[in-house]
Amino acid sequence: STRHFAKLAAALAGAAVLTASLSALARELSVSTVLSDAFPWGQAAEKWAELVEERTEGRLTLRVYPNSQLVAGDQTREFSAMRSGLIDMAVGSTINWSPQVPELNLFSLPFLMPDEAAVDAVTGGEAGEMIFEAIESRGVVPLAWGENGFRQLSNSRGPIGEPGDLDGLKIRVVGSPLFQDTFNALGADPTQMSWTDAQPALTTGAVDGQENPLSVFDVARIDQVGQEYLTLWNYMNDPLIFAVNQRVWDSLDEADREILRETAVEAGEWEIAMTREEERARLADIQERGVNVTELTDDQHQAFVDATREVHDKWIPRIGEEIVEAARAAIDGR
Ligand code: X2X
Repeated sequence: STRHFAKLAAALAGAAVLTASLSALARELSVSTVLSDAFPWGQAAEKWAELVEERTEGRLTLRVYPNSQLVAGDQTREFSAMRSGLIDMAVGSTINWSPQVPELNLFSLPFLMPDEAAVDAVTGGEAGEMIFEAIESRGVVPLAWGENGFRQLSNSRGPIGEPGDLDGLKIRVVGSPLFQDTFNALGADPTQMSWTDAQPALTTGAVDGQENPLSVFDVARIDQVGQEYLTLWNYMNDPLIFAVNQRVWDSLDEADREILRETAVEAGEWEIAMTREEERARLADIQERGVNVTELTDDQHQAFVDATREVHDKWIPRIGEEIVEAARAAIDGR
């Protein structure tokens, strides 16, 4: 009957409204990472997702997509994809975003950061704010810092204790031009490739070496693809940044923005502490697996600093004198 039909239609319409409002309540946002939750980096993103789910009582769900899968493995396109809205959010490396945000090359200046306290002084101070402004001016909202770690050099050929030892070695570097300059300055033969391509290249011996933090070397078992020599040279620290696409950010109400920010800060602090705490045990494990570890004397360290000075001369104008000065002041005052 007509009355029956009207009732049914009303019920269906009600159900549709309910479904629509429920899905509006439970909003899913994508989070891109390069490394999975086998690594501290991926765990940082999972921690963020956990805290957000909890504190928004399920209103926001962060779904983490590791292995640069949202950019088909090309980690240097992550920032552009987040800016355009193809990706909602990311926990990303300053290295991978530096092609679009030149200021981020600050962290890759060889031997700028002597220790962890220096990193904290930079990220937590005026230089860090300037870096966040540079990101924001390019359409992405940065929320908090994490850490991939100090990057160390490994290779399959022999111990490296001075720049001359790198002569002619084929080194896989990330897809950021500054790294090409650093390894050219050291007399090596750098070749840019994504992390996805790096592992097969190491396995086949297409490259002789690579550089990554101890956590990456350890978890990815880089020694098992013939990288038996490791030099601890702390030549740069690779921070991570938690960030959100600008339009996604604008679409959230004040309370959810606050939750996203505070949980990013918490997840970042948690991940930085864990990464640093684990370094010593990771190094012991790596040595136990038979890797030959070289630590530099002060003179050896200085030889690397001198050999890479030209990289500073070339890149400081691109980063911005003001940011570099603010970073130096923070480091000196730490
Ligand atoms: O590609 C790398 O070496 C990695 C995983 O460390 C980064 O994404 C910067």
